[in-house]
Amino acid sequence: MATLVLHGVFRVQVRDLVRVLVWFLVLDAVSPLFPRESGSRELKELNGIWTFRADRSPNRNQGFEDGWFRRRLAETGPVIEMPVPASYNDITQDSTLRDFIGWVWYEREVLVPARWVQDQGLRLVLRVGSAHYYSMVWVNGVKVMEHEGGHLPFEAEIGTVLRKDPGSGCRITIAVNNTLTLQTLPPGVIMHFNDPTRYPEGYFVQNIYFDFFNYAGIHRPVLLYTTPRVYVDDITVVTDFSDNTGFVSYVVSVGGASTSTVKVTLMDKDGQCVASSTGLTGVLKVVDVNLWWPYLMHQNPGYLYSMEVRVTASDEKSTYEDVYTLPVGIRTVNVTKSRFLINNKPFFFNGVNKHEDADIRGKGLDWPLMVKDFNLLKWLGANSFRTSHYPYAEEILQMSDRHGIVVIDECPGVGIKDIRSFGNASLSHHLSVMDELVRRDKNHPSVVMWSVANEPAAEMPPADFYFKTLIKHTKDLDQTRPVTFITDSNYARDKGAPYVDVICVNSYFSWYHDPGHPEVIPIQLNTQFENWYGKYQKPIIQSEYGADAVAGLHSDPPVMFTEEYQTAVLRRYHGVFDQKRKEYVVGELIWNFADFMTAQGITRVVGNKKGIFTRQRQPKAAAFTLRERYWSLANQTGMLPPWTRYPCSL
Ligand code: BDP
Repeated sequence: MATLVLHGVFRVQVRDLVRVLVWFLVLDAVSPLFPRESGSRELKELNGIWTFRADRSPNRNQGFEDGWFRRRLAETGPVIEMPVPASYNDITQDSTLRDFIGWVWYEREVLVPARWVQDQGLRLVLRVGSAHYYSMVWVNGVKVMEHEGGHLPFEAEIGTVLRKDPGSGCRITIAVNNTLTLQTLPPGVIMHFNDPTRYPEGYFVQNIYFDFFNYAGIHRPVLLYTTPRVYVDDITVVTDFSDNTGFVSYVVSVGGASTSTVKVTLMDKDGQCVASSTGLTGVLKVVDVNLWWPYLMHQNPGYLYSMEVRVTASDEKSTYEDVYTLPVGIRTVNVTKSRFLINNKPFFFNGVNKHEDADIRGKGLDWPLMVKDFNLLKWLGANSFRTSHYPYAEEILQMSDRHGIVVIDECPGVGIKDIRSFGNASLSHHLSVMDELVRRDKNHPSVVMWSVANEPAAEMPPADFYFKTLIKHTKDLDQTRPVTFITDSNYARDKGAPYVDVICVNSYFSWYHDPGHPEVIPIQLNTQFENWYGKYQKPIIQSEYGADAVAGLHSDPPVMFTEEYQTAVLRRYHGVFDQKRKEYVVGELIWNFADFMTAQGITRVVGNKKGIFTRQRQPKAAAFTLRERYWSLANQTGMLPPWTRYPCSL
């Protein structure tokens, strides 16, 4: 059996690897594979206009009491049109819908090709890319699935329901509830106010402990796809290399048959076969490998092979064949005491924090915005981002894979501030969310680290057991990537930090502390780094830093909320980063890439304004400062050919 030369803390042997990979596969019956067309699979998108109604009954339960899923939604009351994917909050002029809490109902009648229904050899799967927060789905009045949590996909086989009564069409009803509790991720609390001298009857609000608008609705594409009855259920790849030979270890799980034949072929960018294998597990050997490199670290970043998996099986009735093609990037990730290594070379996160956020569509997947953001990232010379504070759309990770943009993949563990959010119910939900996240994103070369939370109350006593368990669980799920969470706690009292591989720390010197005094930054930032490194000897990423700036506000000397002040804060931070990069600092992620919407409050002027771009993606002065810095850092690596260097390539 071959030994994979994985270095540092993530050393595994192929024998162990297969054990790890098999673990990935036993977690759930729902296929985590992103739906793709192939010779054996067809796909029908259900995006566009859906029928919609918010349940405004006092207990928000009328929809269930009156069985709105049993008939066409329009038959049980008034409906409006609602686009999918999109948050519903900003679509109408109704402020009560913007701030609505409770169940909303979506419906769509779909024409399913007759062939799909008639062909008993096909599975017909309904998939929701994500919906916020709790979802129930019916097809022709029959409940087909429930899912807890936003930001992650869920699916169900619905062929059985449709075939029971082929004449009745396909009416899909999805009820979505955005209510958060202390046990959801993120947590939240409903507050009821009963004083009739101050509030109307039945008045309540939802309090949240995170700094972004709690957009809700069906946020990502809904689609139907087919597979043969015997199908590729999941694929897991782990990659490595030695000199110029690459290794792709794979495990395939097959649904619908206990015995099958599996053929795996790896193709390069030109479609040439470079390696092949048979069987459910194996190692593909790639000579003269093209490694997957980050943007600006190599002249040919984001190299992807295509791995075609072909499964065949027969029963007494027929022979089934399914084909699924997975993009594969060959690269390694390792962490030493002071460095983050990609392909054994030091990698520095010259990056940003983002949000899925836009006017009108809220958190709905938006293709133009996605491509615009990648263009802006490349314009900036940024090589990475963190999916603050929840998993982003798979389409975004696919784009990251193709462009060599490195990703820290964060789960929705944001706002864990209340001690009641550290109990068993919360932990067990958090573990399942990590299961779903790792299963969804494990094969993306761009994803180099998992973040299990953002700024939890990590100094509270239960945080020790909570993070020890959560991080161990994540490492058991994936032994090939480091695990972290983002902290703003005191280095000496943080109870989760002992368990992370990389220290990720947020600080807002001269903003929330010593407002108006950027001159304190060098000394305070230096102290921050020395304290953390002194205690843990682990590489450190400055995972957030920044200042609000209202675009168009100027002053000299700089004062808070002006573009000049934001720039001044950045420059002070950069001076310290430059020193500490020589030692153990391995990354800097600006807060934030773009302005974004938040709950209304006295510290927010129509949202959080710490973006270096406005919400409409216009650069503030700080964007130019950061651009100059990132390009000059990229040039210093000396790995780029002259024609890609700033400013020649711009
Ligand atoms: C950090 C949070 C982030 C906030 C940011 C801020 O991680 O979500 O938006 O501060 O206050 O604490 O701007």
